[in-house]
Amino acid sequence: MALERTLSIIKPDATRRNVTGGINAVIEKSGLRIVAQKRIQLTENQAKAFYAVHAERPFYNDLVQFMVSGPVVVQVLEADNAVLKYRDVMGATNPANADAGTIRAEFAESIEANSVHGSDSLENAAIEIAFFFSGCEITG
Ligand code: IDP
Ligand code: MG
Repeated sequence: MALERTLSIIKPDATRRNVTGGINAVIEKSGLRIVAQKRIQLTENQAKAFYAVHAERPFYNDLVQFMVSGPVVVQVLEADNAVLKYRDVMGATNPANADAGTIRAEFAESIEANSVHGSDSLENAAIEIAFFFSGCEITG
């Protein structure tokens, strides 16, 4: 297994409820290391660009408005097999379908306000990490 990095976002529903520490505890307990982290307010253009892959989906505009409705915490997570590992730790997109013990089962409010984002492939992880972080902002 290869050491990988993936991009995580703790979404505005979670920062609003002050549960970023609880989510980080689940992340760290799973063995993923938080090797970069910052709390930021996304602009509408940044949110649109980040989710451009979903531009044709019916929920796109609502998703963009949700993502700018409050601060987010963007993170780089590192572990063996980090991309798939974090998808497992996050749980299903719709929290109603998320396995017990996953972040979304424990913290998400709805299919939209589902507390966390995680990259869906190693290729997208590299693109998404570069969207938010420069090399010197990421440590081991
Ligand atoms: P993922 O976050 O599990 O990878 P995606 O299909 O990539 O799920 O969707 C991106 C984000 O768009 C989701 O995390 C969620 O916030 C939102 N979203 C996905 N499907 C729906 C929907 O059917 N209604 C409203 N929002 C949705
Ligand atoms: Mg996705």
